[in-house]
Amino acid sequence: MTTTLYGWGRMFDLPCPSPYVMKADILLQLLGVPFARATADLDTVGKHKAPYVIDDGQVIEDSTFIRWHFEAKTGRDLDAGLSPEQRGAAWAIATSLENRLSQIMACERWLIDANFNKGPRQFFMDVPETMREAVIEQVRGDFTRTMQGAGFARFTRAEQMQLARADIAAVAALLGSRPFLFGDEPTAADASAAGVLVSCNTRFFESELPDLIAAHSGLPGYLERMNTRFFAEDLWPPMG
Ligand SMILES: N[C@@H](CCC(=O)N[C@@H](CS)C(=O)NCC(=O)O)C(=O)O
Repeated sequence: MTTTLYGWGRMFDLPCPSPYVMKADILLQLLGVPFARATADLDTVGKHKAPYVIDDGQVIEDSTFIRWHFEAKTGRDLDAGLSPEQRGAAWAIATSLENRLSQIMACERWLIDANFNKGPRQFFMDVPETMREAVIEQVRGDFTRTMQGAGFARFTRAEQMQLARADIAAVAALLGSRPFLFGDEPTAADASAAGVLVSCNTRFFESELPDLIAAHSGLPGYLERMNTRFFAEDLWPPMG
């Protein structure tokens, strides 16, 4: 009986470079599931994305499906105790952060040359040197086209930050002065929020995002609380 979460370990002054891997890690910890962590091999799974889990031989892809799989398996509801209105707010804030703020954060890392060179370029260091630049050009080009297709890369950087400011203000307003989004204990939405906001909050990159977070008095303490609770030590195998 083994459960392994596949993702990536510490990079960019972060517990891991992916907000969704952080989210899945927090969800499994919240559910009390004993699990191991291992470096992802995207070529081995159908959706070619991390996080994924192999649970007794069964592959579960996508952080939300990982949540549902283990909620069903453990018989636990991570939003137990929330009212229907809070459940709606929890889903809305999680999906907005995962599907918009996270994409803006990714544009900061992948589309700004200086950030790309010190950041995502490091993902390709295992590619043989003779083909490395071609692979990087291909993957970065694919990312750019995807972001243009989805519309994010059509915004100016100033417009992206305007949208990010509103997303961050929304989560700060929802948090208020509570320790976690819906009270004294974290729920599933905290896993999503922390995954995305911690990813935005690194000073490793040149970005306005950490300043937008710092503008809200409750957020830095919240992220510190989530970090201390879920990523106090380096839990992932070192990268590279
Ligand atoms: N909806 C997915 C998103 C996962 C995702 O986008 N993972 C990225 C890393 S942050 C990935 O694996 N990207 C590799 C690729 O697209 O080739 C989830 O919640 O798990």
